[in-house]
Amino acid sequence: MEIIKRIVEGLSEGEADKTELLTQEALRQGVLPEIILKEGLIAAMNMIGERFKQGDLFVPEVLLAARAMQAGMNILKPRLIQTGIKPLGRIIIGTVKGDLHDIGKNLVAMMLEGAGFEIIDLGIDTAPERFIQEVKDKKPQIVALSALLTTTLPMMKATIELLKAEGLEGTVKVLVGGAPLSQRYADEIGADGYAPDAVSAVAKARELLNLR
Ligand code: B1M
Repeated sequence: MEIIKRIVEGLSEGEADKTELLTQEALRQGVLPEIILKEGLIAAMNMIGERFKQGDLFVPEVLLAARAMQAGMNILKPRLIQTGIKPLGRIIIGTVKGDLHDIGKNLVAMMLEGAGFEIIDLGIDTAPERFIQEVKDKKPQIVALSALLTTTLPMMKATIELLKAEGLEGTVKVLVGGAPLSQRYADEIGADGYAPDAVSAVAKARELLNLR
């Protein structure tokens, strides 16, 4: 599809305004928001990731692409989110301490919100103590942790251990995800659920709360 190709180009060039306009144009042409997200924005970001890995792109270019991705996601958000329904449950979400990656976390938050959950987003670089304080204050049914770096994965374990130490185990389910994770790692650190992507995060959250 020509418009999807142009979105991929716009994002790859780090052009936020262009990505935003093209995303609007794709919606106007009747392309489904899920297709724009998957085949446009996410596909382009994956290409950026590959080039970053190969040393073909550097942090400033990746940041520009991330900004363009966010611009496109902001346009899609209202279309992916249902309104006027009673929340299925409250979820606190954040990227763990030391980790500044938030595109995947934002996408997961958006999909969960779209599925009818109330979302409290703590943002990036969230310390275990902050998660625990928010769990005490806001009493969510799920706390959702995102990490993109192998070096920050241990912060998930630290958060789960602090939850236990504070006697909160059993009052809230812990959902974890992020590119370097696996089901095995999630089991090892005692998480209640793991999801490899934003779509399965919704399914997993529903499963954790026994919503069918
Ligand atoms: Co960074 N970075 N980065 N980066 N970055 C990665 C993650 C990396 C894989 C690149 C690479 O080397 N190939 C690598 C990590 C290697 C590792 O540890 N395994 C890496 C590195 C090394 C770094 C720095 C250390 C680089 C440096 O400074 N030398 C540095 C660390 C900064 C820090 O966090 N302290 C760094 C910095 C950055 C930027 C700031 C430039 C930027 C982030 C901007 C932002 O997020 N606002 C950035 C980016 C953009 C990337 C890549 C290119 C793209 C990540 C992304 O947004 N993907 C990434 C390479 C890659 O992933 N291919 C890379 C798109 C997004 C939709 O996917 O985030 O995977 P993802 O989310 C998915 C799933 O993982 C899952 O669902 C999402 C949607 O389907 N998911 C969950 C995520 N959270 C979930 C939670 C859930 C469930 C599912 O439940 C709670």
